[in-house]
Amino acid sequence: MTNAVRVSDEVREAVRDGRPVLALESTILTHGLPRPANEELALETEERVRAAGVVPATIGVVNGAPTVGLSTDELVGLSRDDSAVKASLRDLPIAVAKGLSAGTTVAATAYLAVQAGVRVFSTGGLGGVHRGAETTFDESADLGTLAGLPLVVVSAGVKSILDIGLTLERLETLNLSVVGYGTTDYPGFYVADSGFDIEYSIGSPEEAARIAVARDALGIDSTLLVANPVSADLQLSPELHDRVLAEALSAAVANGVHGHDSTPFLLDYFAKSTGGESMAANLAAYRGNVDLGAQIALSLSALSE
Ligand code: PSU
Ligand code: MN
Repeated sequence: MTNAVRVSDEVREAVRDGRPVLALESTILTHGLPRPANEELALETEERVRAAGVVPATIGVVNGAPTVGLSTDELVGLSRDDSAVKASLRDLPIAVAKGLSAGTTVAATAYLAVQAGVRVFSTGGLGGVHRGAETTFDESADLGTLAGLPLVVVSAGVKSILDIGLTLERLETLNLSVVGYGTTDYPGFYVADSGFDIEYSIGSPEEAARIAVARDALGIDSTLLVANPVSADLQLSPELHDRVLAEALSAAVANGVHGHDSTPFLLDYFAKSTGGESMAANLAAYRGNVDLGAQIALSLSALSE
């Protein structure tokens, strides 16, 4: 562990003792959800994880300190901080040197989790290949970064704001293992089935843990992606989804939004244009991923005893 990373005592001791720990990201708080839902979700999530008997390790940057295991005050502070930037892996050294506070993306969170010895991470939706990437080259750093990190990452798939087919192709190229939780229909975050299929499903948290153990025994440093669909009764209605998606994509073009700003812009457009329906689906998907990640962390800890 490099001393550039600040790890809370609770997380450090749990990792040292082989107890279950679940990493959580913070871009969802700074740039993914409106206020005050972001802060409420942060606090609720910590409680859900603890109730499962797992130590939560929310990760972010506080005044230039990359931190694994944010305190309650730090979580609240980051959720309210207008000056917090969105930090992917390449932004971390800049945030440190400039003393910035930041929400960490999946890429940056995953990197810091591994530095602290944490092995399981739950997020909402993964970054991926943006539509039009064949000309814009806009592919999230999440994919390439996870290709070099031995984690289990639970997400509800990738949002349909992205090109899901191209994203799945890149996951294959990058040697990222993908399994569906109870399904081979790849989920589309807001919707349980994106229309794309994957090859393998798993039936239990323990199965995910066994795959991770096998991967580690093989010396493969690459994330296992567990795709966990939002439950069908809580998903965004497909008609509303398709209409708002088309509008959001043209609004992004009309406003010249690109790069770093694309994902927050599109998510915000969805939240504002679905009268809260997308937020409800978003929260439901995230909660499901947190609960499943906690169970996988428990299984992995038990298997490693
Ligand atoms: N997808 C979501 N919600 C999010 C994000 C992605 O459904 O909040 C965030 C995650 O932190 C992810 C980041 O790592 O956006 C990806 O941004 P970019 O496409 O700029 O890499
Ligand atoms: Mn991007």
